[in-house]
Amino acid sequence: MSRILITSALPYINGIKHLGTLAGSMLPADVYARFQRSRGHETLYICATDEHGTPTELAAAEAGVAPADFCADMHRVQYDLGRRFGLSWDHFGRSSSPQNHRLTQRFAQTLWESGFIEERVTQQVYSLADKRFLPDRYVIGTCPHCGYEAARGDQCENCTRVLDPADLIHPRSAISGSTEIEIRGSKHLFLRQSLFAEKLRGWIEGKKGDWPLLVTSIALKWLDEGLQDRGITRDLAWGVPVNAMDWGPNPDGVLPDAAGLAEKVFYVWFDAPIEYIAATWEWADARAQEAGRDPASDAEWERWWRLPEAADVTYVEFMGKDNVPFHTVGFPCTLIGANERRDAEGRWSGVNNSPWKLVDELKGFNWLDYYGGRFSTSQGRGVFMDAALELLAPDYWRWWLVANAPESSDSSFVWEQFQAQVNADLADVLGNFVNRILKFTETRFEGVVPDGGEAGPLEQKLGIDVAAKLAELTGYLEDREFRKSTTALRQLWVLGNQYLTEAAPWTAMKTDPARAAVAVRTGLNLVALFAKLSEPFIPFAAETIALAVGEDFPGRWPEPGQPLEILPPGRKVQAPEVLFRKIEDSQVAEWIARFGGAETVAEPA
Ligand code: B3M
Ligand code: ZN
Repeated sequence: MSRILITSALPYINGIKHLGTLAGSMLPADVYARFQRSRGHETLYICATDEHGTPTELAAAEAGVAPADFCADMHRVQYDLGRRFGLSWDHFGRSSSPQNHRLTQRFAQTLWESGFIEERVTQQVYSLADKRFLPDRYVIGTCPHCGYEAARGDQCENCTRVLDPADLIHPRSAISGSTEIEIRGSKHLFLRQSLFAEKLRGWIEGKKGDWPLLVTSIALKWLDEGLQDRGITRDLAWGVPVNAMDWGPNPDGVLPDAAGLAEKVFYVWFDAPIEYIAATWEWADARAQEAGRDPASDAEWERWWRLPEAADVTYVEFMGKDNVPFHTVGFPCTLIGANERRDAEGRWSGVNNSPWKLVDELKGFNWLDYYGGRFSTSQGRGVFMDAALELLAPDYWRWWLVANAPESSDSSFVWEQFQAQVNADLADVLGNFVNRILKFTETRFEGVVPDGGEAGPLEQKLGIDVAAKLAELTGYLEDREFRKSTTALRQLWVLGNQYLTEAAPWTAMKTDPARAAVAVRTGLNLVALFAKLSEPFIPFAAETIALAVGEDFPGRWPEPGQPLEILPPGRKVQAPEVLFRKIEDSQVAEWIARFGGAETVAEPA
């Protein structure tokens, strides 16, 4: 048994997430976590809301509430939606937690004392009307590249170029609209990422062939473009305060000039990945509290994150492709740097000496589009998690989103295609199989797993086919090949239907009751098997199916070579209510009218 640590990219707090966010991080992470748990591995799936940065301050201002209140409410909303989708987080934390404040400050302190952080004065936009600096999205102006007049200080929405607020032509404040703006010097902390470039390159090169090509190519492209030192503080009120007062001297004997840093907070992309660790600490504290103990000891969460205790942990990250640079470059710099010291000759020690656990497997996803255009939170285009649950049970969404995961390229959500696929897979194949065999058991075998009869060639062939497909399914899940895993599972369900059609217990009943008993017993055992294998994908239906045949839920993933027959003859079984109702054309028409169809993407993404 090994231990598996799983994180999915932390959803921003600024609004309810659309299906694209679910498909490209939280849902595949959940499928993988459920799979690993059912195989008996000690598994920890950690997620949290990402609560800092200008988008949060702006969203709170728009809602007319303080950022702290906005975040507390929205955290509850996101937690609740995730649970209703069946996301089996072991902990869903908050990047604003006291644990993250402490860890973020501690990382920065260590980085400073190791010589990896520098103070630099940079030119920032200052608003005289608002009496404050305007970082990132607080400045709006004309894009110097394409002339778009409402470009934000961090990025131009029109040409997608990354910007610095000071680049904008005719800048104005996003708060007051005032153009009384000047450029002033402001002191900030910079993480000297450039020092890590060669080490990171070696590390990423070593992941080629193991990590998806998408991931290593994005990471190497960043390194090829030349790794820049990165400002890790901002002139904002909401965030983790820099709090540099107690820091010791850097290797050159210099103390930080804490005075100039007093009103600054860390940049959201500095503290957000640290929250993966801090949320593990939150998890340990919550467990200690449940057990009536004081806050957790450091050892309880460090065993997942610190070497050598975490040497048996495989750490797997899930995220969309836009997050890859921050996880292959930014966060590893923090982790590596926070442990390195110069040796007697002034050389830095190597990557592998880092006592913090680095990511082992990184699964990155392309985009899920809506009719070929981008889902958009700001423009409200596409289907969001709350609306999706108003329409259909979570398993419909889960199945389609995993079966169409944007793995090798972007994929697109189209209502008609969604309808066709879930009707075929869930209603016609799985639902029909479970219903057919259980209804027949009820009417002809008094709702009891029949005894007697002996397996024949049909059952032997079925056993071989099922074992082969099961091995395929297991392998795909181990490799985090989600689309392929749904194909293998669907083929298993199809095998069930084919078997029933060939064994035809309804015909055998008349001439050979023992044969009919074998067929029914075999069919019921397939139902039990399907409940176990379907759980990672469609946990709600899987539970109904397991209970229908009297099995524990969640069950244990079958070992290779394990016999198919597990249900004791004589056990009472019961057909469930309809598992999956088919989606009607009229529903699809209504939903297209409500959410928009092909015509919604006429404008450029
Ligand atoms: N909140 C961005 C995103 O949701 C960001 C991920 C943070 S992971 C540490 O795309
Ligand atoms: Zn532009």
